[in-house]
Amino acid sequence: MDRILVTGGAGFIGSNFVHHVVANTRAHVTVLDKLTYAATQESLEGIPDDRVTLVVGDIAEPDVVEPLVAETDAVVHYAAESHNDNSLSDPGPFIRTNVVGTFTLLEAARKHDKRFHHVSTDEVYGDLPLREESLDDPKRFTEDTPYNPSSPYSASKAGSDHLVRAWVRSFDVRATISNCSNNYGPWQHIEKFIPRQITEVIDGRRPRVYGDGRNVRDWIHTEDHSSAVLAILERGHIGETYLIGADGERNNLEVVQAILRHFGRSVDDIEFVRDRAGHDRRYAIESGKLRHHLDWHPQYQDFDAGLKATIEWYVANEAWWRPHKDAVEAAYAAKGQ
Ligand code: NAD
Ligand code: TDX
Repeated sequence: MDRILVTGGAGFIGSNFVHHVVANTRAHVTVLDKLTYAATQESLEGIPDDRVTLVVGDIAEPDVVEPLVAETDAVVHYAAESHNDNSLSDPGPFIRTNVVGTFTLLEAARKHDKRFHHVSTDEVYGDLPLREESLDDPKRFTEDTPYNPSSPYSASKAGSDHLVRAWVRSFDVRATISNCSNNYGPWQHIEKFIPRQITEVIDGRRPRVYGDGRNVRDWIHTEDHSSAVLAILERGHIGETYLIGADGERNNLEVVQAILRHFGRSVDDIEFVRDRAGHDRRYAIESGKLRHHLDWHPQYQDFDAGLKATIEWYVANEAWWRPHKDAVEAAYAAKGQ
């Protein structure tokens, strides 16, 4: 593959993937990104001009999408509205970008017979009971888990997954799908859990934890997500779905306590705030298919070390997130969170 089109390549995970492709292949990358509030364009700085081209545009616009898909070898589709809390306040943009945008890309991939990889989330499967509440059945998500999304965000991602499956079956589009667990690492928007709590503690405030804080997320470093997506793009079987995870289950209290400890604060220094509507209890990924079939293995399995490096990154890069902090907190405060 000489040319790869990465949608959402100026976002948190997409930009990491662009760096990964530039470092590990000889492909030229074209990024198609609308540069919404969530874009982190600075993260693409430093890549040689002859390796990456940024096109600012909307994936739901056929006139923008079609010529770009026509001139690429493969599409890797990250662009999305990605924050559950925003989807509860205003679902419209999630339907347009995640559903109509994916449809628009699929139609172009069909017309020009292009390889397509769709990046999705484990949230399409709904949630699992906590381990301590189901000791005899501590199951995890697999590729066979039935879809059961809870929020407008996860429903829109589930819809996009179904479109990809239908375009494979009905139109022979050469597509694969990956469903990954919660990512962490540099350049994640401070509306998200880990960066929000790091920056709250930097500002001398208490971390804001929804509900009882026992909700579990299965954390994976974004660099491991990128290596998995590249493995699927290069070696994945057309029509297959692969779950991506790195055995990183932690409850939200454990994560904020690790952040508080890092800054020398009391682990009890926590503000419990209004719970998220429909808040999924636990996510957990069984990623054996990806590991055994494609010989992929995560490199960042020490969550505590990865979290420490991420905290240090946010301390060192305050100039990037500081301009957005007051507006993010004002929006949360208006919702009692
Ligand atoms: P993000 O919100 O940080 O970035 C999304 C990017 O998409 C931004 O650069 C934004 O400008 C762009 N975008 C949004 N709407 C667009 C449109 N209509 N046209 C073109 N570009 C548009 O998101 P992220 O956390 O980096 O997530 C990237 C992808 O990975 C999403 O598809 C998400 O569902 C998936 N995913 C995320 C996680 C996670 O933990 N964050 C886990 C699993 C899967
Ligand atoms: O301030 C907060 N306090 C809190 O307790 C925030 C922002 C979140 N939370 C909780 C909610 C979740 O249990 O922390 C957990 C993680 O929250 P988010 O960072 O909003 O992530 P989540 O809703 O799990 O979704 C993320 O992972 C799957 C990404 O945002 C999605 O794009 C991805 O698909």
